[in-house]
Amino acid sequence: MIGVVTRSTGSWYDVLAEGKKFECRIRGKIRLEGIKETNPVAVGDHVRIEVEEGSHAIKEILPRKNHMLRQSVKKTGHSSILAANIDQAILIATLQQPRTSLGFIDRFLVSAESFRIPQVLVFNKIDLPDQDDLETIHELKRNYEAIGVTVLLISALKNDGIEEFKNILFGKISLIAGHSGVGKSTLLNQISPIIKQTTGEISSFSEKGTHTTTFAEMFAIDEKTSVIDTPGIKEWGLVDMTPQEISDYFPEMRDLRLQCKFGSKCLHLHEPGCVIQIAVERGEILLSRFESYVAMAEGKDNRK
Ligand SMILES: Nc1nc2c(ncn2[C@@H]2O[C@H](COP(=O)(O)OP(=O)(O)OP(=O)(O)O)[C@@H](O)[C@H]2O)c(=O)[nH]1
Ligand SMILES: [Mg+2]
Ligand SMILES: [Zn+2]
Repeated sequence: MIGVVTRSTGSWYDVLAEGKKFECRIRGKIRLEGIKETNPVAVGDHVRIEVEEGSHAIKEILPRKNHMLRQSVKKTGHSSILAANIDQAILIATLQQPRTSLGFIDRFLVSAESFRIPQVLVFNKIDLPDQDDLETIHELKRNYEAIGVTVLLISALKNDGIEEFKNILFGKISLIAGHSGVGKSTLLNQISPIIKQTTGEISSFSEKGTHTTTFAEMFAIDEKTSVIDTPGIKEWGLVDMTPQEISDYFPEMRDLRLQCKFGSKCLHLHEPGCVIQIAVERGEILLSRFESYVAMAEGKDNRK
C-alpha cells in the first residue's frame, strides 16, 4: 500500500493509506540517497507500507518533490528534515515573546528558496507591540514583499487576520515553522475545529516558548488543504551551501550578481566596486539582508 506520513515521532510513524491510519515502524534498510539525516522518514513523505497482523512497517520512501532541511544542532554533519513534499513553507515570526531575528528569518527563506519552495512570512502577536514596534513590522512587511515573499500580520489570540491566513492555505500543503512560543499551534487551532493542539505558556523569565509541540504532524483541513504543525526550532543551520549558491537564493541578488565585473566567482564580500556592494550603498539591497548574506557566506553563527 502507498500512503502519506502524517505524524513522525522518530520511532514510529502514522501513515494515512486508503482512508485509514496505520501506526508504522521502519523495518529493514531504507535508501537515503546520500543525505545523513537524523530522521529518515518525514511528515509528508509518500511511503510504501506493508500491513501485517499486529505490525505495520514502512518499506520504502517514494521520491520526494522537495523537503525542508536544516543542519541539526546536536550532531554536526547531520541534518534533519522538517517535512517533505510541501507546496509552501510558512514561517511564523514574532518581534517579542519570543523575538525572531532577521538572521533566522533570512536563513529560513534561503533554505526554502534552495528547493524553490514558495515562502510565506507571518508576523503573529501583532496585539503586543507598541506603536513604534508596529511601524517596524509594517516596514519589514514592505521590505519582504519587495523581494517576493508573501507577508501577513496577524494575531492568533485576537482572531485578527485569520481569514487571510486561511486563504493562503487553501488548496495547498503548508509547512508551519518557527521558534517555540510564536503561536504556531494556537494559530492552527483557530483555523479548523479538527485541530486540537496543546499550546504552552511563554516563560516570563526568558520570554521564550517551552517547546510544547514535540512531534511534527499533518492535518487535513479539507480534501485539498493540509497543514503541518512542527516543534519549535531553536536554530536554523544551512546545509552545505557555497557563497555563490547562497547569493542565488537571495532573489534581490540573483539577477544583479550576473552583472558583477568580478564575474560569477565574486563573493560580494570585500571586492571593491562589486555590483552587489554598490546596490547596498544605494539602498537597493537592504542592509539587513546583505548582513544576513555575509554572515551565511562567512559561515558565522547567526542561526538563532
Ligand atoms: N498575545 C498573543 N499571544 C499569543 C498569540 N498567539 C499565541 N499566543 C500565545 O503564545 C503562547 C505560545 O503559543 P503556542 O501556540 O503554544 O506556540 P507554538 O509556536 O506552538 O510553540 P511550540 O509548540 O513550543 O513550538 C501561548 O500562551 C499563546 O496563547 C497572539 O497572537 N498574541
Ligand atoms: Mg506548538
Ligand atoms: Zn560582486
